[in-house]
Amino acid sequence: MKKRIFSGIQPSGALHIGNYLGAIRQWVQTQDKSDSLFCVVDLHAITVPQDPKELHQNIRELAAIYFAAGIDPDKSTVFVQSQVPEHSELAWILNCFIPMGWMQRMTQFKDKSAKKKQFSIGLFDYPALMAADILLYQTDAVPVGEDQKQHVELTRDIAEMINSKYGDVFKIPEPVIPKTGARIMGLDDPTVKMAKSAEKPSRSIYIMDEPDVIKKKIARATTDSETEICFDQNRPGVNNLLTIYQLCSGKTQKDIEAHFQGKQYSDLKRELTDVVVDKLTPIREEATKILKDKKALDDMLLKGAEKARGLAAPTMNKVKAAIGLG
Ligand code: ATP
Ligand code: LTN
Repeated sequence: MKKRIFSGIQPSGALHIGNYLGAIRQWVQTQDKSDSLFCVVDLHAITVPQDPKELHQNIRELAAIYFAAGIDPDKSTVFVQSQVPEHSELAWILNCFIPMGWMQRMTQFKDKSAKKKQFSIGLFDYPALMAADILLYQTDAVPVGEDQKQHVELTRDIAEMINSKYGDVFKIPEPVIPKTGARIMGLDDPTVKMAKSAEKPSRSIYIMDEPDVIKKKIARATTDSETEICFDQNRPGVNNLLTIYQLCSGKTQKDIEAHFQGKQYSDLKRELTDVVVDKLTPIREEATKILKDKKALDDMLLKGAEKARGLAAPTMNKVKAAIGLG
């Protein structure tokens, strides 16, 4: 039997090249050999304040980019989390079993709440909803970035705790952290990661950016005052540009360093612009096409949600029966 894979991205802002290179690109590669579910996790996005119109637009755009980047609805189940009510239902049930102390250890919550004067209970409870996403589908493997590993480990602990009390209710999922899943850093500040929720548009190359915008952003990207073009963690600006170049071109580090030997930063930026534009243009064009046909996109997502609900139902029945509900 094929392995069940589940992953998701929050529609918390426009998608950037880090999300593509670090997540979606890998998903496209796994969908042939696995039984995959890819979710637009909109209920996670509302753990922080969202503008309703923007959120609506971001949900659609994220779904369109999934499809445009090559996620095939005939091979994978693509859906919007809020269209499958079992996610919230299971999250509530899990809430009633998760010890408070386990949640208080979550570093993402500590980081995100430290920067805010006020935050919702939802932000604190984010990992319980993520555990529900994963456990609902008896998931084998969860491809995520390193920063999400702690949440998948918590999910395993929750599943093991419930299984030890009630028998075999949940499959224990494994986190899958891509080895080559380099963290793409901000163009304006290579010491912070490129992020959807970053307010500065100059930080990120967005999937929907037009070529002239990409060109300007890369031209202004922070480098340093050295001259040699090589991969070096201690030179985060150049290292980041080279990493993006490597992931977009598919060339090896050795070949890239040889290629840029004796060249200038302006050459690197020009060639980087070309490979990024080549990579993103077909995705942007296809996503734009998909977004134009509102009904077709809605239908595809509705179909995905129906399929997901069908897969979620047996787990919900099992959980409810195990704990004495229903
Ligand atoms: P937010 O700012 O809302 O936290 P984000 O851009 O950091 O958004 P996530 O929704 O946390 O993105 O992550 C979605 C996926 O994209 C995850 O698998 C994550 O590992 C990957 N990802 C996010 N940012 C980067 C990055 N800068 N480089 C590589 N992968 C990334
Ligand atoms: N927290 C994840 C998004 C997410 C997710 C999931 C990933 C929500 N639910 C379930 C994998 C499996 C993030 O990447 N920020």
